[in-house]
Amino acid sequence: MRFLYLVPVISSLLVNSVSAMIVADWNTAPLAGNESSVSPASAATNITGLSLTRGSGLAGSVAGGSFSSTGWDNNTQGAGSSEFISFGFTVSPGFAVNLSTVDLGTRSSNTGPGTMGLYYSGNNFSVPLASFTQPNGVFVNSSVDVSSLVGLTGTVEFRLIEIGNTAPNGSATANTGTFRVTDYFVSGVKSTNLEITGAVNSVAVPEPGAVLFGGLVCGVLGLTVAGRRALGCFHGKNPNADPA
Ligand SMILES: [Ca+2]
Ligand SMILES: [Ca+2]
Repeated sequence: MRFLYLVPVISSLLVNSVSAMIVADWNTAPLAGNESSVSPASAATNITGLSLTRGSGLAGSVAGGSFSSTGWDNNTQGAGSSEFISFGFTVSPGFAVNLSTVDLGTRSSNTGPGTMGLYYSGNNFSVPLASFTQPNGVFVNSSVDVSSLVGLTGTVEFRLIEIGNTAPNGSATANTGTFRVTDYFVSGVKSTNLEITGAVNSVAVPEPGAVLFGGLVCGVLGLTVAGRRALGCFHGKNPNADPA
């Protein structure tokens, strides 16, 4: 009977970390293409979205329904490149984010970037999380699995940077070539805004009373190690150590 009384308590403890939601998103549908920056359309509670912007090595170009840029001619790779599209978010203190996907559309002209990489600040833009081959004038829609990025705090920035410096036509990427970022389409129909999805979780240090309560829940139930880890029973301990 004691177990039955505790079931609702367990449910309420687990509920805030289940399904993926929009962490931050940007609507490119109404854009002319050459805006200098685009404010987020929305952001999750305890998240502040960063504006969609471009690096100093790029210039805006008109291409309706997208955020479009020219100037991709430089060959500097990764973090050193000034040719990038930037977006991201800042997590409020006391919270952490587990990411799920980055959903976006991309398109290059025949002399724009032939290969693009999705980079992020957590490894200082050194290794791409994903790469996109860009054929001439074709919209590429990608839902990138970023579920390996967990426990993110502070400011998290993503950048789209050219990998190499070769255009879809096989020549060096030209200054006049364009690259567009758009909303995410499925079978030609807009599915979502350009978006980052995941879950925002509280990581606040519990009050002494809450620690005692949590200890009771963890102790009374005789949960498995995985279950106790999910409930935060190992606060302040190495979660990989044998729970004592
Ligand atoms: Ca440039
Ligand atoms: Ca380039």
